[in-house]
Amino acid sequence: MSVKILAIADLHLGRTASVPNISNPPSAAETLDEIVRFAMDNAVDVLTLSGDIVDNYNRYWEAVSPLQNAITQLQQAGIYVIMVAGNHDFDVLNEVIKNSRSKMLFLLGKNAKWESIQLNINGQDIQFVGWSFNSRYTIHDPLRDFDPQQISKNIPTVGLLHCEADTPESQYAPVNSDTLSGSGVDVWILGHIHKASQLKKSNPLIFYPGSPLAMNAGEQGIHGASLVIIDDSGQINYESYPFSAVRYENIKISIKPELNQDEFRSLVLNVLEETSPKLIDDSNNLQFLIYDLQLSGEHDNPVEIANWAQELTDIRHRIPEYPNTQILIRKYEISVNPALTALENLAKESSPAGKLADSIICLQNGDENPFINKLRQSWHEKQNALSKHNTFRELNHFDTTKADEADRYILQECRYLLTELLAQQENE
Ligand SMILES: [Mn+2]
Repeated sequence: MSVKILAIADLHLGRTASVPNISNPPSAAETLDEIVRFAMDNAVDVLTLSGDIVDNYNRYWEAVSPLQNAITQLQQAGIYVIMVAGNHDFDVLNEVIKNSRSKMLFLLGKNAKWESIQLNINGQDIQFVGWSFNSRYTIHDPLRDFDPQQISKNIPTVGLLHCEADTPESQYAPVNSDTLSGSGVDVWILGHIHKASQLKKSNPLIFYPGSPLAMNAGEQGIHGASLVIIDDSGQINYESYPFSAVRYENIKISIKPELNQDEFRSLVLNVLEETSPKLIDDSNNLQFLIYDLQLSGEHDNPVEIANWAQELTDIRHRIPEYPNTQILIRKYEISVNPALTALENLAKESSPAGKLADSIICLQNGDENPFINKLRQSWHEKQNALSKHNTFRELNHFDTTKADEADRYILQECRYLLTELLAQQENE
């Protein structure tokens, strides 16, 4: 026999994912339903929650009933629930669960005191040890108070802790992964960091399962839970189960000089349809795939690209094979440069735009003209003055000897100015 543990952290009940222009975005409460269903479908023995289960005290009423419902359902299915509090729910978690009389529910480590329990599951002894936040911040390393005597040797031990590992200056229970390693615990399931990561593969296994629901564009990639299986010889395995309803990603599209608006639209659509299937396949149950788009490359008229791009945030695309997932673009960035042929035509003009176009061509070819030479000289003078200025002297990071540094800067500014200039002419 073996013991199956479903590991979750940072659920943040009360919050919803950020999805542009959607009145009813996926919520942490819905994710909790998903977790309960998964635990029952997969005959899990224990659900562990490594803190920040509830978003904060204000969310009491949004959190209390979903959490109590989940606990009741899990108890009826014979599944233990074992949790510790984090910096967001140090004061509220106890309130939320205090009316529960379940013998299968444990909040470990109240009042920032380590606490352990021993259970017999499927005929196998197993112990859990945990520590809970008792204030918003703690600069104290909880492992300093950890007494290895409180856990029995020869019984597999699972540790639950909300903490920031290997960040000594953290205000959220800074711990050292070496200290976790030497604690005598066999698996550390950590909370606080929303991105899933493994700190140590074995002896002990130390990992952050990450948050089960990606909440904003800062939380890119796969989000979900982890399933830890401890067999009767004490062997430990774990696997990630992505089930976030939302996934945030970056995407890049490169523009070619002669593209027209129809071609631009089908290019965007093609890239979305090529990129998305793998991302959707990797995440079970995905409802929203949300991209931050970067447009690069060259175009005869970058101003047109900027106009065409405005409709990108209206995209609500579904691929026929993946009807449950809506694909959308949250925002876009344009770094499309004027194409060479366009520049060469412009460079024939004596206008300011022509002068800029000629300078861009020269800089791209490593040539020079009087205008560029003047700019280079002025750049070096100003950099020199800055580096000697009292305010900045301490920084000491200006290297005024680098010629290509100046050229790169001047090229970037020329491109920017030209694009602006052309946009103004277009509007006149
Ligand atoms: Mn936290």
